[in-house]
Amino acid sequence: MAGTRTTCAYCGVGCGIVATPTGARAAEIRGDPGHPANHGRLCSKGTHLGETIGLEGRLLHPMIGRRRASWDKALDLVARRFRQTVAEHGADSVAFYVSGQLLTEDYYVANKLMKGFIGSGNIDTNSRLCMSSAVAGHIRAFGEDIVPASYQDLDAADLFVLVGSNAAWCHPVVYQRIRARCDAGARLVVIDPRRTETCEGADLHLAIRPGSDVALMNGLLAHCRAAGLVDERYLAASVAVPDRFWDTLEQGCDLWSVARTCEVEAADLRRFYELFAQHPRTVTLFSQGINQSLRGTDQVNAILNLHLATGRIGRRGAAPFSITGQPNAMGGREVGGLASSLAAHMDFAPENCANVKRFWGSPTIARKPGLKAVDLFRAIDEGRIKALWIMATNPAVSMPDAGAVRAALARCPFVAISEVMAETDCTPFAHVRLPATGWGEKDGTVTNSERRISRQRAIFPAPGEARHDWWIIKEVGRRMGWADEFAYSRPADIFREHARLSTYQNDGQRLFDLASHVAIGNAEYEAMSPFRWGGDAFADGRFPTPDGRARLVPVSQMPLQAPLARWPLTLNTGRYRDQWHSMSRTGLSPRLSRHREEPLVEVHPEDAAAFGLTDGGLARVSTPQGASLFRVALATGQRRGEVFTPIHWTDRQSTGGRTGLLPRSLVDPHSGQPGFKSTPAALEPVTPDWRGFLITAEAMDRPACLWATRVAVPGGTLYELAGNGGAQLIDARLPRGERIESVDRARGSHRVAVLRGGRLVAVLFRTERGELPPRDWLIGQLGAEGSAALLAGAPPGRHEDRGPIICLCFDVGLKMILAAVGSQQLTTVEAVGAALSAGTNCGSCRPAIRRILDENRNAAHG
Ligand SMILES: Nc1nc2c(c(=O)[nH]1)N[C@H]1C(S)=C(S)[C@@H](COP(=O)(O)OP(=O)(O)OC[C@H]3O[C@@H](n4cnc5c(=O)[nH]c(N)nc54)[C@H](O)[C@@H]3O)O[C@H]1N2
Ligand SMILES: Nc1nc2c(c(=O)[nH]1)N[C@H]1C(S)=C(S)[C@@H](COP(=O)(O)OP(=O)(O)OC[C@H]3O[C@@H](n4cnc5c(=O)[nH]c(N)nc54)[C@H](O)[C@@H]3O)O[C@H]1N2
Ligand code: SF4
Ligand SMILES: [Mo]
Repeated sequence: MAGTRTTCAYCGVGCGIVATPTGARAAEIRGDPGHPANHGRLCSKGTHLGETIGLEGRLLHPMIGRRRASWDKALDLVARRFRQTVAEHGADSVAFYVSGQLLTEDYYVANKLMKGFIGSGNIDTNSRLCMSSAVAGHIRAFGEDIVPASYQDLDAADLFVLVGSNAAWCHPVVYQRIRARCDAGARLVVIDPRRTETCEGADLHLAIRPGSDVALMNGLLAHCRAAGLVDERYLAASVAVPDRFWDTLEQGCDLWSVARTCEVEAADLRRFYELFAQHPRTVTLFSQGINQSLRGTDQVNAILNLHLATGRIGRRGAAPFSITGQPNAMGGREVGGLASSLAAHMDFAPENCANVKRFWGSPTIARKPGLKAVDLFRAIDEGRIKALWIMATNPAVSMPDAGAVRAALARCPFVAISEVMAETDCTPFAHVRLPATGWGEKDGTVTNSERRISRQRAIFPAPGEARHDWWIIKEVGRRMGWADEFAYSRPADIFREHARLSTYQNDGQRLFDLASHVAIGNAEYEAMSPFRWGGDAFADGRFPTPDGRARLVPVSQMPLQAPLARWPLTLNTGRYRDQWHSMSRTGLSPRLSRHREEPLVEVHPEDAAAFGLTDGGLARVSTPQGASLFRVALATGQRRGEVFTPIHWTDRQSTGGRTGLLPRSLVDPHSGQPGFKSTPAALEPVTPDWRGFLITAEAMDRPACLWATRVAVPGGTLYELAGNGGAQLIDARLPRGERIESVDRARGSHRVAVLRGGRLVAVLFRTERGELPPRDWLIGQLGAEGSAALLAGAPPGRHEDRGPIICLCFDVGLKMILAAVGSQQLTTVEAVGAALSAGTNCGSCRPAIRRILDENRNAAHG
């Protein structure tokens, strides 16, 4: 196949892509049929990557403050400030905060510079917020951070248990692989307090009380013991069982107690136990519903205990499977980018420190773990850390209690940021900004959930003065005085060194070992095919612990607290299908923006009634840390007492929807991972004087009013608006041109269209008591010849309203699907696909179509 083989920019599924440039900054994106992670499939985000590779919003030159600077000046400044700070206050007075969105080569150089040359453990990563409980759980059970599963296990499993994972949205290609196996008879159980699209068509959904996962898993394990399902031979050969493990386990683990703790029906729980008993080939996939908890590590070990005790590990089709979030979350763990590990899966044991120091030929070495993310920002706030370098992450949005993180950043004497975008929520705090190359320009490797290393390759030259992250870091290392140790000329140089370190003094005690790649030549590196390290780990029943045995770790359910009167609700936070984190890339795509145009607070209808909220209205979510506005969406899939908000919206996108301000910065005691999924919260309605929207073909500052959320639309930007007074200010900021206006005093409505050369550049519709038209038709008029007829908001004559778009690939709306379902009596997702093509390309919308069919069927019967 012509084109460049590379890997998707987004999630840890790690799909292979074939990208063919079709212009200076345009490319055709297709799934790579030869890549074992996806066999040619891509989800909606991967499919629409091509819409996000323009240069809009990019940082293209180094900046010192608000001034453009040369690379020499910017790099010298960073090197000098770090060197001076270390000289005056010691190595622990500086820190790097990095990201699972760096390539392995970037990550390796950053870790080496901090731990081996600056000599501090203070490099932590956003993986702390993401995978660190899984890492800690793996190390406790297996002795090393090893994910004991592969995607081939998905093709062989008979039962899938998805715990705290919305895979239909967050790991869609893995989810489709699971569904394909279910079509062949496998069973699917989903454990999530919310009814997500992942639950559509599942055999069982257990909407457990948040935070009760340990009770559930321990209950199942106790049941397995009573039912004779514990694999005594496997335990005898391969697992160390602590004294009294079973005695402590069995307290309060009878079916009824567990059902009560988890707040699920005993009959559903029994069904789960039966499914588990009947299907030894079980894969349990878990993600942030497990990791992002104040007991995340214990929750991970509860799952690992279950698999170890029943011998469902190390065999094809049977494994616990921690699926990774970011494209290179796993690569970061391999290089040792977490403050809690040294390098190459080694901890800070004195012999490891000595070995790594010798290997690097470094003047010093970190001898103890550095500060974990939450503590790191606290240390900045307290003035203990005085120079910080942030790379490829946006802590002003994504850290818990992000308002406090902003205050800390504002106080930090020196902040350098390596970024691809010019303006992020961190920009105001940066003393120096270093322009990095982004996806499509970068070159190196990433490791996916199943330990498969794949190449990311460039399809475009670096734009402007952007440079690769590894180059930026090694230039600073060089300027700090270590020219020879940071003399890399290409990613292959770094990869070879990384592979060599993995084998250094490694007599098989560390499974992470890239021995096959220590001598890889530059040409081979260029041509490298995806490969998995560690193979079928644990197939021989041996584990990387001193005695070769895995460990059962006694864990118990923490008591669950009743809500407080002042904070009667629990806030759960997470992701939307078509947005990626702080939207710096996905926010550029008009298609991806259609799935959810605004940040919603999803509320159970009875809670909404109790708090006086209306569907489609606005509400303020507050917590002890902060408050933000959201659009209300009634959701029967939400448990009572709990609300859900998305993590994606930032100051760039919106005045509201600022989820990052809300969670508290409490963390799991073992991993230091924040408990993002449950924050005590309160909710109140907010009724603005007016509502409206603005569609503009020209860039303009986000309107300053109570509610202004921005999304990309074809040919421009759409802002949804609401406010109390102040509308004149927005009006005055509209692009210049010929104005056509209409006013309806009875309804308090005002409509403006701005034309230039007879063509539409902007419309602003606003009303106090009236209706607002659908936005689609007006968006389609941007750039077209316009007249006063625009102010009707709809075309003359009958306008086909497709309804909200369900299938992005073929532009199929809800109303089209309902019409076809009604007239052609369609009952399956396949039939809808045959009739309308919906769901037949990337397939990300198939769970949504399944839900529409179910709801339609229920409506017909109800
Ligand atoms: N579309 C999209 N995909 C992504 C990303 C993205 O931004 N957008 N980000 C990527 C990254 S970095 C990550 S880490 C992954 C995250 O992938 P996921 O972990 O699947 O996503 P989340 O939405 O964070 O949360 C998963 C689910 O945990 C549930 N949950 C909350 N509390 C509990 C609990 O106490 N117990 C249980 N069992 N479940 C609970 C939530 O209701 C939620 O549905 O997604 C990756 N993929
Ligand atoms: N409330 C709540 N908060 C959460 C979570 C949650 O579920 N709930 N989830 C947490 C999780 S799991 C994660 S992973 C984090 C994610 O949170 P962040 O890491 O803050 O998310 P991103 O928006 O992806 O930030 C990446 C930044 O790096 C830039 N960038 C992209 N590619 C490159 C590159 O190659 N080089 C450089 N130098 N820069 C680049 C992008 O422009 C962007 O600004 O959020 C965490 N925060
Ligand atoms: S599942 Fe989607 S976002 Fe994740 S790697 Fe594959 S195409 Fe990219
Ligand atoms: Mo993540």
